[in-house]
Amino acid sequence: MLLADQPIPVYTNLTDLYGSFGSSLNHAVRWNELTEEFKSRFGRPPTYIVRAPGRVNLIGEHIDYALFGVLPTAVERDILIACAPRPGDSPGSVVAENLNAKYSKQDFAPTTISDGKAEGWHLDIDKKELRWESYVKAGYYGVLSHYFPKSTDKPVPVDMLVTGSVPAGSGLSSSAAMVVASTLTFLAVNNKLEQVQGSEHKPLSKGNLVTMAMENEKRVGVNSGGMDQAASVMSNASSALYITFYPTLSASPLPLPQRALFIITNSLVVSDKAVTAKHRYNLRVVETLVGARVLARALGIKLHDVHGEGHGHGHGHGHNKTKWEKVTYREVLGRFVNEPQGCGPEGDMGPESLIIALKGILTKLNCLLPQRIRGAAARERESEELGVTMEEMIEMSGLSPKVFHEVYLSWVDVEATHFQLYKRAKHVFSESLRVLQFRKICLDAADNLPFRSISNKASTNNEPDRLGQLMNESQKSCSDVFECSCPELDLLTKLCREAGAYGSRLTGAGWGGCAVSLVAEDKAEAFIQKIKETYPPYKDLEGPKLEEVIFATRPSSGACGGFFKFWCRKVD
Ligand code: NG1
Repeated sequence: MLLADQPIPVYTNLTDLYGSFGSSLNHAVRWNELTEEFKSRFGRPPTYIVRAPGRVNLIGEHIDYALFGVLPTAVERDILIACAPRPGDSPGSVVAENLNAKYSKQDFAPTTISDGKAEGWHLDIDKKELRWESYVKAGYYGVLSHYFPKSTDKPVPVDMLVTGSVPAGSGLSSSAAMVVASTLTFLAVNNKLEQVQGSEHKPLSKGNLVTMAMENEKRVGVNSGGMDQAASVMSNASSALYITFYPTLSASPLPLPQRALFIITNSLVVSDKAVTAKHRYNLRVVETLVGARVLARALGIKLHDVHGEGHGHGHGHGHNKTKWEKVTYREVLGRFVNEPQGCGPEGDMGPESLIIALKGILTKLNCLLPQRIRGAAARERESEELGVTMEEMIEMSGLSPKVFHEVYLSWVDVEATHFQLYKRAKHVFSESLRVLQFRKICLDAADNLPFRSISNKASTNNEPDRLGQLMNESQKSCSDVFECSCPELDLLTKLCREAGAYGSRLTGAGWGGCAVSLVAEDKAEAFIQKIKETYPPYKDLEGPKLEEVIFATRPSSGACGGFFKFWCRKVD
């Protein structure tokens, strides 16, 4: 069965969940503490505990929203939410508490609003300031709108208690883990983990949960791709995931190198994605989307704009309004090479053809440079010169200013004087190529069998070196071309390489957060010691404080529910 079609697992013991008795013991204390605390705060045991892990992206940064494949794996660090329906309270109301005292208790209920035609749910979500409960509400929103379409359908009142071990703002996707966990909580307490279709009960699939969590996270104000939610939901405990988004969401396990570890190091620069979205994350989303339209036009590629009456400038009315396609780079690439549908395992042209197509399109990007410097050697130019102004960008898109704003700016807040269409495209296509090369190295080395079961295969062809080199190239591209690194991450990844890593790169959105390094298993300890000595912010850290910021990670299983009554035992 395809990963996306599998049901959300519901475990009745921690050994099944964590894959081994040993790892489950490490986690049992936390699950029990959460349960005991829930009982003492709410006076009864939780009915469910849901879990959603954070993730580390091994390679493939800022390309998911261009619909190119990425290579993350879920990490052991996770969000746990204990929950139970609250008897007798008003429908849909929520009491949300957090074990971390810095996140204050929240008490809220959805209200209904009407736009004259239909009634919808409303929850106050503050997009200006990052608040922990926004992620809880974002998850709730999707469940309300999908499963309680009429305000006459009443969701149950809920008590919930949250605990998390994914550091916030660190590029390990604590936000997606929170939204996935919250979505799952409200589904579970409202008995929606199964859908009734005719006379059949069908379990909710992992793909359904990913789609919902992606929609839900947009409520917090970030127009994210789907990598984090997919990794948090679909990972398994023995491999990374190759996630593709085109033509539809699909994921397949990827065996990882033997005798090499991925080590996470936190730069300790907090990257607050929601608050800085205007000139960072969301700006990159707009730059890549507009670039795709400009490139398509320059390459003579047909856009699927659907013209209504009064077409041309989008002045149509009602259902006759022109619909402008928000084409992505992946779609442009497919049309560029007349991609046949449905031939590869992911329903696309397949990885070999994709590699050739990417190499081809990388030579066609000059049309994204400003007219004034086209033909000149772009490499030596300053960023500003390579960027285009808003006026230039609108002209290159071939749309009227009004339509341009409607299509590309009305749904998102961005701030910039220059838009770097050329540089962003260069990163997107070259990074997508690196993902496919990384994947091929892993697959070839594993001979399509689980890597870890093959003796010594990984070291025979220098795979870790080749993987490391791709990671280093990715870091360089993120730093110089996509401009999503920061001085601390540049320094940290350099120090990681000097400390013996095969390769090191930022992971996640960047501008702070964590780096991920590929390190030989037998060098891990020396590596950690070296980084502690050389990365200035780590100098005074010892013991658990040091383990908080630098740690090896194993792939972990994805989001799940746990039935309280079966597994909960006191662990001494
Ligand atoms: P982080 O900030 O690490 O959660 C973000 C996006 C991803 C992806 C990466 C960059 C969200 C929730 N996640 O990850 O989809 O675009 O940046 O590769 O916005």
